[in-house]
Amino acid sequence: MAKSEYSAQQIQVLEGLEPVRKRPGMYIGSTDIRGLHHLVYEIVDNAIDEAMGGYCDTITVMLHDDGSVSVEDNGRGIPVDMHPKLKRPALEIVLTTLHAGGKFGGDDSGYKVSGGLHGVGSSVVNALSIFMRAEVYRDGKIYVQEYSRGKPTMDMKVQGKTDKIGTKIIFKPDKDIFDTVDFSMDMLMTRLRQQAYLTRGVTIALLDERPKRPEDDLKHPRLYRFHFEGGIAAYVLHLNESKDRIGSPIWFEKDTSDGMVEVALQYTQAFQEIVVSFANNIHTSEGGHHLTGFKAALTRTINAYARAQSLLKEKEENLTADDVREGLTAVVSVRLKEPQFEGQTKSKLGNAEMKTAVETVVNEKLAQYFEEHPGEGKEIVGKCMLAARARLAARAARDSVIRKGILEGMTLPGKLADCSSKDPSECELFIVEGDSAGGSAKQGRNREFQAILPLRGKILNVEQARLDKMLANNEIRSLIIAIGVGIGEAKDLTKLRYDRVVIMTDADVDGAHIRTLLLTFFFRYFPELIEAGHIYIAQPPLYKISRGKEARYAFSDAEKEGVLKEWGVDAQQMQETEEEQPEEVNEEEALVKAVKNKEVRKTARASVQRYKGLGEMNAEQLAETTMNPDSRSMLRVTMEDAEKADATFTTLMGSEVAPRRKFIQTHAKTVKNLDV
Ligand code: TTJ
Repeated sequence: MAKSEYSAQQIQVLEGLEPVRKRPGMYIGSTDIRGLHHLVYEIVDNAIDEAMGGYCDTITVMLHDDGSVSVEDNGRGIPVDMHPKLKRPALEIVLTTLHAGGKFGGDDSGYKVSGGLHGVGSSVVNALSIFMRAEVYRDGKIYVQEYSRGKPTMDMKVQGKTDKIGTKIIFKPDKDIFDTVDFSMDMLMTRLRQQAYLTRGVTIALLDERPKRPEDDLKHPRLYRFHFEGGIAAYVLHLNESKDRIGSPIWFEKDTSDGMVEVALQYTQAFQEIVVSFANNIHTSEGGHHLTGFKAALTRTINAYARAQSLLKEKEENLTADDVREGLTAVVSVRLKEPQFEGQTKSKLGNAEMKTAVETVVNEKLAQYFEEHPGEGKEIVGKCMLAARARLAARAARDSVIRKGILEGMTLPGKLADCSSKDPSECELFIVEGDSAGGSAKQGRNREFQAILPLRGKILNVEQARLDKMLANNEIRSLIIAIGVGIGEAKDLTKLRYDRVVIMTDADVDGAHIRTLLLTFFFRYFPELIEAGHIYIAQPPLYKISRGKEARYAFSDAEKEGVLKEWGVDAQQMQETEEEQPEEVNEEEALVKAVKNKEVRKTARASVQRYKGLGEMNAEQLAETTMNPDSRSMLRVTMEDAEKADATFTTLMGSEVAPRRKFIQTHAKTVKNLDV
C-alpha cells in the first residue's frame, strides 16, 4: 500500500510540461503580446513572494538585446539540494515539472502569496522558452542549470564562487509559440510599478538593454526604479497627484482569519471615483466580493458618522453609495489562501468570505479614523453631501432638458458631409478625427452611401459626464444629431440615420485616446447601438511597403514582416521610414546598410513607411485600405470592448498625462476582432 502511494505521488510530481506547449493558452491566458508579458510576471511573482516573506528587498528585470529577459532577486535562492525520492536537484524539479511549486523549502508563509502559482508558473515559462538558465547564489557558490523548451540541457553544476545570495532566471521566449517576442517597456513598467506599490519597501528595477529602434518611443527612459515605502498609500497619492486632495491618505491593514486586508483611500475635490482592487497582487478589474465589502462599509461608516455628528439632519435621506464615492480614490488589496478568480476575464474575486472580511475591517478602522480626525471626517462628509445635492440638481436639470427636447428642430451640423442615399440600411457614418483627415475621407468616400463627420480636438471632458453638460458640447451635439436617434427619454432607435457608425482615428496615442472617449460615450449613452452591432472601428493600415511601383499595406507588424519575407527582404536590413523623410532616402540608406553587411540582393530594394496618422494617406489610399467595403476590414464593437473602454476611461481619470498616454498606448489594440 505504502509503495503504490509513493509511486502515485511520484507520478503527480513528475507531470511533464508537454501539455503546456500543446495548449499554452490554458496556462498563460494567450500567446499574443499579453501572454508574452505574462511570462515575465510569472517569474517576477516568485521573487515578490520571497520579498513578501521578508527574505529579499530587490528585484531586477532586464531586457537583453538577444531577446532574452532576466529576473534576479536577492532572496534565499531556490533550493538546490537533492530531492530524496526523485534524486534530482530541487531546482530542476521546480523548473521542469508542473505543480512542483511550494513543495520545497517547507515555507508555510500562508496567504502571503503573490499572484504567481507558488513557483508553478516558472516551469510553464521554461516550457515556453527556447532557452532558460537558472543561477542560484547560495552558500558562496553559483549553481547553474540550463534548459530548452522546459527540458534540461545539462545537469545542475557549480560554476564558480560568489558572495551574493539570490536567484537569477534568464529566459528567451520561444518564437514558435508567441505571435510576437518583442517586449514592451510600457507594459512591463506599468505592471512592475503596480507590484512595487503593492509590496511596500521592495525595490523593483527595470532595465532595457536592447539597442534602440526607430519605432521606439523616444521619450521612454530605459531604466525604471520603483520603490515605495508608503505602499498602496503612495499609490493613492500618485493617483491623486494632480488633484485637490482632502487630508493625507488614510491607510490601514488587518490580518483576519480569512486573509489580510489592506486599504488606502483619500478624497479629492474632483468628481470622478477611482477605486482599484487587488487580490494577491492581481488587479481585479471586474471587482468582486472584496470590493463589494469595501463599498458597503464606506457607505455605512460615512452615514453613521454623519448622523452621529448631526451633519446629516434627521429628515434628510442617507447618502447613497455613489455620493460617498464621488471624488474618492482608493486601493483595496487583499491576500488570501485560495483565491477564486471568476468573470469574463478571470479578474473578479469570487471568494464570498472576503466581503465580510473587508467590510468588518473598513467599518472598524474607518470609524476609528474619523474619531481621531474629526476635522477631516467633517470635510469628507461635507464633500459627500455636496455630491448628493449635485445628484438631485442634475436629475432635475436632466428632466427639464428632456422635457424641453433640446435636440428637437435642430438641423444637421454644417460640417457633416452627408451621403446622398436616404436609406439608412445602406448608409455609413465615418467619425473622423481632425479636419485634415476629414478632408481625405471626404475625397475618398463613396458619397452615395458614406457620410463624414470630422470632430475637432477633445470631444469630451470628464467633468462633462452629466447629460445636461454634455449636450452643451458642440462636437457631441453634432454627433448625436447626425446619428439621428436623439437622447435620454426622447431616444428613438428607429430614427437611426446610418446602419454603420464607424470610428476612424489615427493609429497613434491621441487617436487611441479619442477612440476610447468615443467608445465610452457610446457605451454610456447609446448601449443599444453597440448591442445591435451598429458601432465599428475602422482599421487603417500601419505600414505601406513599396518596391518600385508596387505597394502593399500591412495592418500589423506580423503582416509587414510577412510581406518583406515574401519579397525576400531581410527585415533586419530594413530601415523604417520616419514620417518626415522621403522614401527614397531610406531606400538608399537600406541599400548602404545592406552593402555594408555584404549581403546586398536585388530584392532588398523595398521601403517601409509607417503611417502615424490618417492624414499621411492620400484620399485614394485611405479609400482603398480603410473605407471601401470591398477592400477594407473593420472591427465591430462589442459591449465588452466598450465596457473595457469605459473602465479604462475611469481608471485614467486623474492620473497625470504621461502614464495615461502610456496606458492608452498599451491598451489601444485590445479590441476584439470581428471582420466585416
Ligand atoms: C524556497 O524555500 C527555501 C528558501 O527559498 C525559497 C525560494 O524558492 N525562494 C526563492 C525563489 N527566492 N527567489 C525565488 C525565485 C526567484 C526568481 C527570480 C525566479 C524563481 C522561479 C524563483
